[in-house]
Amino acid sequence: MGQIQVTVPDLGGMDEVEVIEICVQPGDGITAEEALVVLESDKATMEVPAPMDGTVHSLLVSIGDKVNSGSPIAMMEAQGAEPEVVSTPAAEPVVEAVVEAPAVSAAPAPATEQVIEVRVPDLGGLEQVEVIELVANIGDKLDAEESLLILESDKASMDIPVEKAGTLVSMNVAVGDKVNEGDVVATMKVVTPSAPSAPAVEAAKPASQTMAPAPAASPAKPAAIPEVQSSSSEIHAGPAVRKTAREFGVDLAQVKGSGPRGRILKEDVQAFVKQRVNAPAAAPATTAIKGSDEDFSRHGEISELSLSKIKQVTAKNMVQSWTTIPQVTQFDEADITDLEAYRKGDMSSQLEDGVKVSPLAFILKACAVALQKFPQFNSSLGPNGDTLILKQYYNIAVAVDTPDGLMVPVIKQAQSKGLIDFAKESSALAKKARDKKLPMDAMMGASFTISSLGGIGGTAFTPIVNAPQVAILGVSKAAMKPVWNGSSFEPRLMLPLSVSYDHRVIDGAQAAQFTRYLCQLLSDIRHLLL
Ligand code: CAO
Repeated sequence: MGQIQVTVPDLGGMDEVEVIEICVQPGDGITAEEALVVLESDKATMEVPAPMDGTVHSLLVSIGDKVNSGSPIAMMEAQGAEPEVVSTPAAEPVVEAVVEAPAVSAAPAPATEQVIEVRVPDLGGLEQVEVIELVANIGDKLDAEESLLILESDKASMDIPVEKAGTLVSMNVAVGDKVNEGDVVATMKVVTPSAPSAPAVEAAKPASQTMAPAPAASPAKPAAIPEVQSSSSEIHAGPAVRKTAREFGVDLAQVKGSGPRGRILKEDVQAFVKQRVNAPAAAPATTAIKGSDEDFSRHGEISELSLSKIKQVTAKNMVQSWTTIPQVTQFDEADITDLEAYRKGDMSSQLEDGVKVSPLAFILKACAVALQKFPQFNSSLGPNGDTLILKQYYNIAVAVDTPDGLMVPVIKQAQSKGLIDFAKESSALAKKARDKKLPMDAMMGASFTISSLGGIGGTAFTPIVNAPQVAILGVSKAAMKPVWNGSSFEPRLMLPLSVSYDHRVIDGAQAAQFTRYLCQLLSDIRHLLL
């Protein structure tokens, strides 16, 4: 058994690439393709794998060393084979072996390794299609049909899979490159079981196959080391760790690395997954603040705004509600012709100066009455989801649009308030919200919410239930409509209502009854004035 020197493979023109991780210790047994060290440039991270099964004799580099193509990495004792000895200045004979060419020795190999090119398939006539994502990294072991990269034209995006299983040797394109059918986008090392002399693409380089693209790859496009996606370029993790993260759907940006210089190790990804599994409730909140990784400036000029704290909190709450509540929206229309005649006529003439009553006051009153008749709309699910907490208080939140975002002050004990109280209180709370003078407790304790866009316009919308509440009323703009009265069409002022509800708590029939009842109350305000 002799020793072999493992050297850095062809780095595709990169110089002085840093060793950022040593994966083995002298004396370690190692199998072919297992990583010896990890190198990282400003554009890519790559593992240097062992060329064959054996034992690590000594390491010739340390973390932080800068290496080039051909730099010695480690001495290994190969297992089983009688490798050919090549002359080196070293005192004891060593075998020169290049990482990607384990077949360099005279030892008979049971299988032949070939480096093959991966080309862009038929694109159905599309040309200059953009690479928008590199799914695999150099060193990744891919199964046949596993995704390599994703292309996107203005018409479609398509996954480019590899045809054969193997190890990704080079990625010849970067995100943003444009490719055509037949272009070589990557090279892979594949194992061919029974073709010892099958012509490899890289046959012209017998002893030192490269990690860079084959010379014939694309004359117009020089060999390119893959640029990792912008989202992960700041992340220190080896290809194997990135692959594990992809398999678990983990965003490495959220994983804290415990390796040297904050490098993310496989165990860190595993610990992250474990923690996620044990704390499922935390997941939606994280999702809320995650936007797009895409570099939109590639498509045109952009500008960036900081989101207000209110908008960020709203985003989290919305995601929490949207992802945890199975919700449905029930639509109906209330005939408010008489209501509006009263509001603008008799009522307005009796109001004290400075008091303005909008349709919202009537809607608040109608909700206070309807919630008492349909108590499940004023409830919350208990902690284990097996009880319903019915509230004997009717605290109605009103969504207010402010320059900083949506604020939701609460009108408390609505069951004991009248139209004028609602008018005064809702306009005072809306003013405070817009002046940023709302105290915290003015936004707490709501048991139901109204979101009125009626002053703006629109025919209908689907409001999102505000957890832990179970229902929300959306109000759109009233409009004159021809309504059939049994013998003729009459012009009536119709107010569109939409009630979104938690379907775990409220059945569709109950939602239809509740919404209908609201419509009846608003259509005949004598019920409200009682
Ligand atoms: N149909 C027709 N007209 C309506 C109406 C309706 N449903 N609701 C209000 N109006 C009229 C009002 O009568 C008023 O008319 P006048 O100026 O002629 O009196 C005008 O529209 C403006 O009303 P307003 O919006 O100022 O007052 P309001 O009491 O109806 O609403 C408030 C108060 C705080 C709810 C509202 O100002 C607001 O902020 N709405 C936005 C809420 C929101 O963003 N919801 C979305 C949440 S989910 O993303």
